[in-house]
Amino acid sequence: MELQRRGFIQGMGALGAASGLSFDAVAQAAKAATPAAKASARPPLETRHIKSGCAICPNFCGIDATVVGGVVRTIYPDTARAEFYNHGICPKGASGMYNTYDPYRLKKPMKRTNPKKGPNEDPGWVEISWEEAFNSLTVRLAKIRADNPSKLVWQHGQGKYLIQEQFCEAFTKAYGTPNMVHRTTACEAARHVADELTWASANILPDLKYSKLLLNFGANYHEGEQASRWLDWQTAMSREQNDLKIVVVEPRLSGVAGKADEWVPVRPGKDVVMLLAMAKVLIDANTIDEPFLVEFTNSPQLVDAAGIIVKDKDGKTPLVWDTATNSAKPYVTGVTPALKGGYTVDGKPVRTAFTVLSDSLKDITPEYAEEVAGVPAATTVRLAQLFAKEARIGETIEIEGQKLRYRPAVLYSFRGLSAKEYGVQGWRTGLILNMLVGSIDAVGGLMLVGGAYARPQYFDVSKCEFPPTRADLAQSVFYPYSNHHIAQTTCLTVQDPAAWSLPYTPEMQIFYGTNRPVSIPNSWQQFEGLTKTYNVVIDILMTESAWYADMVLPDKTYLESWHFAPTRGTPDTGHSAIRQPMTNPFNLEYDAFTIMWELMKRQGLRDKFAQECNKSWGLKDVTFKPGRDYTQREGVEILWADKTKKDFSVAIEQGFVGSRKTAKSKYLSGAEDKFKGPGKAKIKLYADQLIDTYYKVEGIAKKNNLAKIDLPLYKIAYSPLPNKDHAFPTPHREAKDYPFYVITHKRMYRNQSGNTVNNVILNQALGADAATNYVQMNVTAAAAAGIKSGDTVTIETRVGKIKGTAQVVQGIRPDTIAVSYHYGQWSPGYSPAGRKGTAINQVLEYHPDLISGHNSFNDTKAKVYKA
Ligand SMILES: Nc1nc2c(c(=O)[nH]1)N[C@H]1C(S)=C(S)[C@@H](COP(=O)(O)OP(=O)(O)OC[C@H]3O[C@@H](n4cnc5c(=O)[nH]c(N)nc54)[C@H](O)[C@@H]3O)O[C@H]1N2
Ligand SMILES: Nc1nc2c(c(=O)[nH]1)N[C@H]1C(S)=C(S)[C@@H](COP(=O)(O)OP(=O)(O)OC[C@H]3O[C@@H](n4cnc5c(=O)[nH]c(N)nc54)[C@H](O)[C@@H]3O)O[C@H]1N2
Ligand code: SF4
Ligand SMILES: [Mo]
Repeated sequence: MELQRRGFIQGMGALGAASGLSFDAVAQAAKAATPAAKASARPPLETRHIKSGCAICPNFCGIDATVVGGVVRTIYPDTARAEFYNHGICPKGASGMYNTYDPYRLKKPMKRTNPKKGPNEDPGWVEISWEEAFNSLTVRLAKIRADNPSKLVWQHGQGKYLIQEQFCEAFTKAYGTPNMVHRTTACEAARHVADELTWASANILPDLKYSKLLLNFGANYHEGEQASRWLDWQTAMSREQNDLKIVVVEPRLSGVAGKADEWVPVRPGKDVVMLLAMAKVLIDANTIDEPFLVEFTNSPQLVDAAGIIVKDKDGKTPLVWDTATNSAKPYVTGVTPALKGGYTVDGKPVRTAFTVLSDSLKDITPEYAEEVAGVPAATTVRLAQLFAKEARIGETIEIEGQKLRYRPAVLYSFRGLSAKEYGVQGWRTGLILNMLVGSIDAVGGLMLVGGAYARPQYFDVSKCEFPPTRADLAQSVFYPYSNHHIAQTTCLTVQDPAAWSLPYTPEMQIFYGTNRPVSIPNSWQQFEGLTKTYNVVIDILMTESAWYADMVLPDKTYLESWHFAPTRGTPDTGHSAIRQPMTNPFNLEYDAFTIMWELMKRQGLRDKFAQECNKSWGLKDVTFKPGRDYTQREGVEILWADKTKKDFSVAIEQGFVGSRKTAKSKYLSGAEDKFKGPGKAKIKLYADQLIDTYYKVEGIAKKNNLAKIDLPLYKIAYSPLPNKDHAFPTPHREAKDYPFYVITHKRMYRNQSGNTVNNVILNQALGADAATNYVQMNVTAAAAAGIKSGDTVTIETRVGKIKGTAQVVQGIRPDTIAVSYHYGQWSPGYSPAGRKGTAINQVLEYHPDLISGHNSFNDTKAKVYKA
């Protein structure tokens, strides 16, 4: 085996990553890695079956790999995991070994010798030893730390899911920088923040086992999504067993829409208005769950003319209108709050929050929604009525002896409603619909799988930090509820720190498992940020970010290393899992954990790092001890022991341990426990903390003359209730001469912007459809522009122009074009086959959500013409 492995490495060349190897080289490499057929005299190669986890995308599926003579030959789903999460795996996971056996992998540390950075600048890579890499980084890190540790920024994306964020947090804490930046604002941060503003926790899933109706506003679980390997199976099962109906509302006939009972092609970004019109239909017909709204939410709380919730004498406790005594009181036992109405308190007019909502919907008729969102008024009315009917308002069901609220209708979304300039408001609208029928945490409804009220501070006014301490401006006055870091802002603040009153200039950035500028709208503006700092990239490929690096460090893949793995739960189950190494074709020595460990140790921070690891992981029984080193495996053993209390042999043999929820823990420990009844009814139908925060932002901005804060825009964003303004993001208002809405989406064949680019199975073996992406246009729009499938077209936006190949289809609105993510990458370090297609982020406009900092991906407008 050793011999074969050496032959494999020679086939690659140490600098294969940047050497432009062809498909032939891949075939040769595969041959070299194949057990020699003629060596029949040798004993048969050892075959092992290894249970592990896929880490190509954030679905974290359980896998069962067959390894013959040290070479991974097949990857199948782990059948034991089906009960707890995935029944199948996707083509990326099944061909995952091709990401590992990739001649273009980074194999040795490299340093840049050409200080100029740009897509057309040859970095002048020089291979260096790990010793030289660690030494030079140690000197640089020590110097920055002595000056101001905040000048180091750590950025991760997929990396968070590899070694896990807790280690990254411990690294930055031990070093002393506040700047650890994850990618969530490129991903689904706005949906999380909407959840957090509403019930002070995040994460939801539909209770599909019992649902009768799924209204899906852009959760793309046959192509993307983060719980897709459960959603795809469970939706199919529930259709068969439970008569589940699926209606997909989105501008494009996605994989999910194609399999649904009904597809409603809404105009991009205008869903908010359609949803508000549905809310109006429900409220006008009084098909709402009044007891739920009164007992669980802040709907009955009294709101004054300025939009502020009226408080008791203590200045804190909200008042409701008690119908028993006809007076304003806190909601305590004995008080019967009115859901609706206008009253007078201390001589001033007030209305319940619910009435503020219903009054605000006066003009949001289904006909108005038709005009704005392009969905027939009759469809909006019918869907609202269907939602109310299937929700079975008032019914209960008994499960395991518990009598439970039964609301088997659920409105769900992933990035479809949230990857937008008004993303928080977009998903807040969806939440309000679910609240109106009482679907929250009910049987068949929207499950708060992330718990309820775990972080009460999300209900508070934001601290609106000024001046900002973090280079990404998270939690600062600029983005007050950016609770999940801001992926894209560091690349902007480094270009002009004073503009944001950032009191220092970042000097060094470490990018771990993220190809940041490629994943963000207006990519070239992001790349500019990379020219301002000393950059270290820890990756498996020579990505575009690596092309702008000063030093590149190769990492092991998920098939080569130990990890305590994040997992996806379902409404019914949870589990803990590991990933374990099964091959190491390039004999790589280090992975991200051991790189961190070495850097900490050489700076004399090892024990501090160990202590911070114990804190970030919340380790209690089994901990990292000072005064010694840990291998990656030893680190995983500690986490496994502390979190599962099981022997490590269980991890190695089974890869995971699972748990199942009881009806009580599933339905009675969330909203029922935290929000039901007097003193507790706090789910925020009316997000009053936003209005209070707006006034705080206004005060700080005026006092400090902050040019970066455009107050009228903040006022629109910080409305306590979603409204029609949230259907008009900046490009819709301003780019009048650009007729097409541009949307983007995931595709099954690729993950994000890096590690699947070179996978020959996905890229080449699957054929033309998977090999590139297209500019999808509707037949009528294409005919009007004289465009046919296969034509090269130009997409022109206010940011720039880019070319693509037209694909003329019926499954998209005539006023919309769709271009998938993942393609059109340009790094010379990828295989030529990996570089086809259109990188739409290069021309998308940049308008982050002012609440959460989330990027807008589906708001840009464009002209499209034959190139
Ligand atoms: N237009 C458009 N843009 C989008 C999206 C979209 O749908 N449309 N989606 C958005 C979403 S949801 C997200 S989450 C972001 C993602 O944005 P990022 O988190 O920035 O994701 P990638 O850029 O793909 O970064 C993943 C990197 O990890 C590297 N990697 C993979 N495996 C390993 C490993 O084992 N070790 C190391 N060290 N590195 C590894 C890959 O090579 C790649 O460079 O993109 C966003 N951008
Ligand atoms: N194959 C693959 N799977 C992945 C990933 C990957 O890179 N590749 N990435 C993973 C990650 S990190 C994430 S966050 C998830 C994302 O998972 P999803 O959010 O489920 O997928 P996306 O394709 O990003 O976007 C969702 C859908 O929104 C639709 N959409 C666009 N604009 C609008 C609109 O205005 N209204 C409505 N209603 N819909 C709209 C798009 O057509 C798309 O189908 O996918 C995960 N799974
Ligand atoms: S869905 Fe994601 S985690 Fe699951 S097999 Fe596919 S790439 Fe791997
Ligand atoms: Mo994401």
